[in-house]
Amino acid sequence: MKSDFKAALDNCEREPVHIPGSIQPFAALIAFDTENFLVFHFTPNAITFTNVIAPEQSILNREISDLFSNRELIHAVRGALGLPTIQSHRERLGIFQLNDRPVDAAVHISGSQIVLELEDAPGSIERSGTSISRVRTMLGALTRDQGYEPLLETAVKVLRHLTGFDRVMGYRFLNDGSGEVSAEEVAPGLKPFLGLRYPAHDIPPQVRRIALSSPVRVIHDTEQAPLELISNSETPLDLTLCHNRAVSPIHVEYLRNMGIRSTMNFSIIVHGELWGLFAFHHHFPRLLSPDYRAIAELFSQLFSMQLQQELDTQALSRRRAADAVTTQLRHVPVVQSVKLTLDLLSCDLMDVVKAQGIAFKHQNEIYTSGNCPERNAIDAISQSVSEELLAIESIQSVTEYSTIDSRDLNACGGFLSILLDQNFSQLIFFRNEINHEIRWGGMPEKNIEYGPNGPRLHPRSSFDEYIEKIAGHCEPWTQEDFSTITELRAAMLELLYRNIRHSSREWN
Ligand code: BLA
Repeated sequence: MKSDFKAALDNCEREPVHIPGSIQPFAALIAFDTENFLVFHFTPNAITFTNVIAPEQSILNREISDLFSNRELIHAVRGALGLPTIQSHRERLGIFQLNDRPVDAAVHISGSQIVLELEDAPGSIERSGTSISRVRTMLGALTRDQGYEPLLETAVKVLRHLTGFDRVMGYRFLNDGSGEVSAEEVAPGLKPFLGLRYPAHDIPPQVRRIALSSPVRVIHDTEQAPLELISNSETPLDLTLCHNRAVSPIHVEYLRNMGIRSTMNFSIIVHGELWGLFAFHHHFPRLLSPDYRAIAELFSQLFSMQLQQELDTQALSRRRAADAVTTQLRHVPVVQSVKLTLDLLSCDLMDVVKAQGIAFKHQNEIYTSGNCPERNAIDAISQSVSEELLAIESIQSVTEYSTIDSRDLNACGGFLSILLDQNFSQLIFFRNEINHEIRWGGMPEKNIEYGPNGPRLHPRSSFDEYIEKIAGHCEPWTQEDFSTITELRAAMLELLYRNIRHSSREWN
């Protein structure tokens, strides 16, 4: 039977975040059908932007060009509909005078509807070209060729300078879905969050998917009531791309528990995946103007590209090192013994796989180099493996290895094993145990309430730091490690067939 915690997590993942049926009142929404431009959905605050006098009069079913005297706006909407990206991207149309107010308009298509967002835009800088030069200056501050950390650190500095938010974080997702505050710029006097880890379920999968297609999330004020959509359609309007999409009540609860009134998130996307977020906190309501949001959005997009380049460069240099070892393996002379071969190459092999020990098993012989467990432990490990590739982060946590005396592990935390052929020639890389602490942003509580829809997980009530001590684990194995190993495997196999088979007597 499913545990209540699992059921509560499932409910969390089912939360229909994209169709809240309401908006945040800082902007208005009018949605009309693509065929006849007749209004199907609107929010009451949209009336003040139209030429409809009586506020209570419904604008449902009215044609959009009857509602706005400003022809430029209607032209701009029609023009935007020709854009190839209009189904998947929110297009900012510019600033229009509506009822003598400068109004920022943005449009996109959602299902069969054209969604128009309207927002007051006093003092807009858009026309002066300042936005572009701002972004250029911000990008100029980014350093190159030093890994992602300095890039993130500079980015949060320039973003806080731009926005004036109390806290700007570079939040990086880890392999298990949890996330870490990897860089932070925070107002003096506030507790730093730098280095804190947050569990995966704080940001459920559907929310991550939205962050991929809609890279800007604005939450103006957690204390402000949402405005409901007035609709003449049964089909709920998907608000994924709207900047003013109302906030899920569960997340409002989360932010309130954190003491936050306003937040923004800008997605950091690398190779089409959500790598992280720029996360902003403010302790009072704070709304960035559409211009400034556009600056921060463009900066985040260009930042993502620069980060991708940086990560690619790192991966490339690792691949080059693996290639060099592969070449060495391919040039091992036929007469060379296994021991000599591995003596020569083990340092390089361990280097590219970031391991501290290596064991090679062929028939009943085991050859080791670097820091490996005792022979009996290696035997137990090697006999248990039937997968072509197996990565274990903590030998001590696997029940199958409970018979191994932990002293025999010689402080090896985990291993990565590859089977080379059907005779079970096997290469095992060992990584040393690292004792470390995870500093969680709050004690992981299972705060479950039972309602009509079953168990429901609520955000934890305290975000005070909680330290988890991790022992008996090694540095996690990554996708890159697997790629490196797979590449090496081919060369090792070649060597094995070319060499070892014919000279197995020359083991020593
Ligand atoms: C949304 N939760 C989010 C988002 C963030 C976080 C950043 C918005 C993501 C985006 O839209 O771009 C989490 N915010 C954080 C974290 C920090 C921060 C980790 O500032 C660290 C400093 N949340 C829970 C639980 C559930 C949950 C238990 O804690 C589910 C039961 C759900 N989180 C949840 C939902 C949203 C969310 C539903 C979407 C809110 C919305 O966009 O309407």
